[in-house]
Amino acid sequence: MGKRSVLLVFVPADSGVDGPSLLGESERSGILQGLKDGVLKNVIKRAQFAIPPLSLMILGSVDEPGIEQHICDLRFESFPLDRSWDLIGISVQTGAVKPAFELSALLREKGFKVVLGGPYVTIFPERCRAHGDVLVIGEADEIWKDVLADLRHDRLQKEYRVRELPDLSLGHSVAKDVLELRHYFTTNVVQTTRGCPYSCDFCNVHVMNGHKVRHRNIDDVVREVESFLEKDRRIFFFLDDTVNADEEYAEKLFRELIPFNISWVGQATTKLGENKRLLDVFSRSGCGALLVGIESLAEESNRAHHKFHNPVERQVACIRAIREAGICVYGSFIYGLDEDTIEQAGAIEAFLDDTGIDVPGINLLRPIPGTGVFNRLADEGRLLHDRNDHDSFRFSWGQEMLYRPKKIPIEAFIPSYTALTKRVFTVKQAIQRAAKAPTLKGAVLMFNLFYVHMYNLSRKDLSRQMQELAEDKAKTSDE
Ligand code: B12
Repeated sequence: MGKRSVLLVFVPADSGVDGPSLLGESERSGILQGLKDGVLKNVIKRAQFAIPPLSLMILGSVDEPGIEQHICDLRFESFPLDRSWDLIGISVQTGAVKPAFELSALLREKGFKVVLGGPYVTIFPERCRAHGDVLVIGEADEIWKDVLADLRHDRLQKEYRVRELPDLSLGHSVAKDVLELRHYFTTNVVQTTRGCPYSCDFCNVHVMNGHKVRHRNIDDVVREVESFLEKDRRIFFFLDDTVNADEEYAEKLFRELIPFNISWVGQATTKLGENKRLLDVFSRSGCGALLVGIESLAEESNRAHHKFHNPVERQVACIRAIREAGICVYGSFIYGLDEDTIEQAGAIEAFLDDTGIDVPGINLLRPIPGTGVFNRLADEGRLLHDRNDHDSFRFSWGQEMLYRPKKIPIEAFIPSYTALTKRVFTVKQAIQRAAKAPTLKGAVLMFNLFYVHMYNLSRKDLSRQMQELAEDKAKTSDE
């Protein structure tokens, strides 16, 4: 008998980074439309971290005799219906649940067996049960081999539940053979740790991956970087939620990476600015940019959302130190947290001037189902949608409000937010930020210009929402 074939599918969301809102579909015509659909669409796709899904790369690298695995990334390829697959795995992300379930239904109708896994399945297995033949609950690094072995022996079970979070030091290597390299702006995605010691209530990483930071062996990561470089010499993206979560480990690892001469980006806490040694190692190992979560500039807001690290008073000095070390800073804010007042808008603007942040991201709070903040907002009656409706959590670029802020009436909040993004994301500022960026000037320009476009779309969506809110209010007062 031939090999059993398994297809692993990445499903794009119909909003946000992957979705149509990206191109502002409703508005255009003529030449502009052609340009946007062609060139711009490609630029945007690449600009928007068009990186391969590491989850599927990990699963696709699990070696089981008698099984061959392929990845289909529906952002770039159409579904290969011309082959008969013995098993199809779909990664279900909160924010893309609907398209994932729809695809699953279609495939099952055609007689394929579907296994569902990923963040949403891990957090809401009961809601997924009816939508797949097999569920994998939790981090599947180890258990995927059992699934493949069971497939081979025709004894697939309905559910595989990961009881203990995988030990990352066991050293499974990630291969790229199952990827189409040319689709992505880089395929060098590496994760060195998993788990998050913090408990910010708007995030679900600690829910999915636990509080303990689990490390891979430094040797394994170094070997992976070396092998990745053979296939693709482009930039590396370290996907760790906090690449400096364990400073000692990070220092050792990135010191060993210095000789490889790579350039890399990642996510960190601004605390890095206080560790000159680590900063120096990051810079020498090729770190070009770091995304840092600043959230609110009102300390009481961060506290209300259980974010206790990175006290606000240290942020300015830390960000300056990171930039002085030659590393660009992508500063991610959330405007509208619980203790935020309308003054936050001005505070963010002044902070951007003060720190010279290279790429600002000014987000609306998106309550992700399964997080502490989602449950709290639902209990307090502040969600704008039913708590059982998980499809309302769409990926977005500030396209719509999903809740009522605590201290600012929504009718005042939306204009304040849109006025802020209008001031912050201008072509002039994009050029100025790029000129001042410590490195990666082209990328800083591209991101800022992309945000001029995205936040412009977001303002249109939000003004539509303002109108709807006003109509709703008028209707209720008529009744
Ligand atoms: C890299 C990353 C991105 C990248 C690229 C994503 C990509 N194409 O892979 C970029 C920057 C584009 C991105 C964007 C966004 N992201 Co993001 N991102 C991440 C990050 C940091 C790492 C993801 C990753 O590779 N993890 C490592 C892999 C190994 O873990 P995993 O995906 O969970 O997979 C394991 C299991 O879930 C399971 N599994 C997964 N799939 C499958 C499938 C099968 C069949 C099986 C059996 C098992 C299985 O096994 C895997 C191995 O253990 C995570 C945080 C995190 N720690 O995971 C956030 C995270 C996934 N992102 C998140 C969000 C909210 C976003 C944005 C909406 C942010 C925004 N406002 O724009 C956008 C939306 C993107 C979009 N589609 O529009 C949330 C998702 C919430 C959720 N799904 O419940 C996360 C969890 C962070 C958070 N809590 O806020 N993101």
